Amino acid sequence: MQIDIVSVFPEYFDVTGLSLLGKAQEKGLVTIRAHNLRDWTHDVHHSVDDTPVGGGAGMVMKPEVWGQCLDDLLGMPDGPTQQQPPSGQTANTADVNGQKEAMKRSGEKSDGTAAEADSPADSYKAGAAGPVLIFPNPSAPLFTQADATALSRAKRLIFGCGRYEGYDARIPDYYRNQGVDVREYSIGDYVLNGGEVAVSVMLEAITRLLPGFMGNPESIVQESYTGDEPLLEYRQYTRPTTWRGMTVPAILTSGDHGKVDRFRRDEAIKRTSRIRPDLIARLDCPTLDKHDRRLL
Ligand code: 6GU
Repeated sequence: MQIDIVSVFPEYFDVTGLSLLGKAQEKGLVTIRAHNLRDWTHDVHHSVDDTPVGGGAGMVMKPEVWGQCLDDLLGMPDGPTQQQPPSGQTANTADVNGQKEAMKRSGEKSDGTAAEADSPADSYKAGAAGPVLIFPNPSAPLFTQADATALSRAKRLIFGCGRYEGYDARIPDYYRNQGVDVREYSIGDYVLNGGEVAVSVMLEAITRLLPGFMGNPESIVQESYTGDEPLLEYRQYTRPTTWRGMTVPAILTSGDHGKVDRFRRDEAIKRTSRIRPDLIARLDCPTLDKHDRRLL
């Protein structure tokens, strides 16, 4: 997988060379390149933002600079560099394209002006294999584990980090109209100063799902939010079984695996019901049996 990140603070992503993600890059599972948006400016001040049309506080990122940058990275035919997309960008998108829901959720139509763009270049027709362009945006749909799973199957991701009060809304609209798979995501209901931290979160959630990333692939299978039952995980204990007068639940030391499994599932359901009732509400009903339901 190739990942390009565009930011006015590309140094934020120096840390991607550390830890498991650094190892994954050494192993050749993923290549991460962070670009400075200001490299695509032409004015002496290297300005990337301007005041909002219609007034209001703060600054909005200008479309021209982003346009030049993204045309370059995407190798768009009518972009300034006239590059063709690298051949490695074309495979596998069965599942990425299966994520049409996320696109629909985030694919708000603008006032119609942007919809009049020229017909898309062949390689960027809607649904065609190709890079996925992702913009962090606190006003977008929530990024979920299902999104991370789908995006982990893409060959190429391009993240565009907004700063200030955001980016000109025509930027994602333009590339969508060109047939590019464009997503906008929020990572939670709180406000960050810019997209860099949000991109770091999405990057980690996506790349750890790459085949070969984890030393022990089993650790991905039994996790909160994974699979068709997004339950919170049961609480874990290790030795000693008594610590500062606190003893681990006796069932866990019974050696009865059936009982242990049942106990853990009960724990998971009770905890989810109490802490995240919204997840229970989204659970596929048939996966909860009578016993499970008594715990809710
Ligand atoms: Cl994606 N961006 C910013 N600036 N703030 C956020 C966010 C994104 N998600 C939650 N808060």
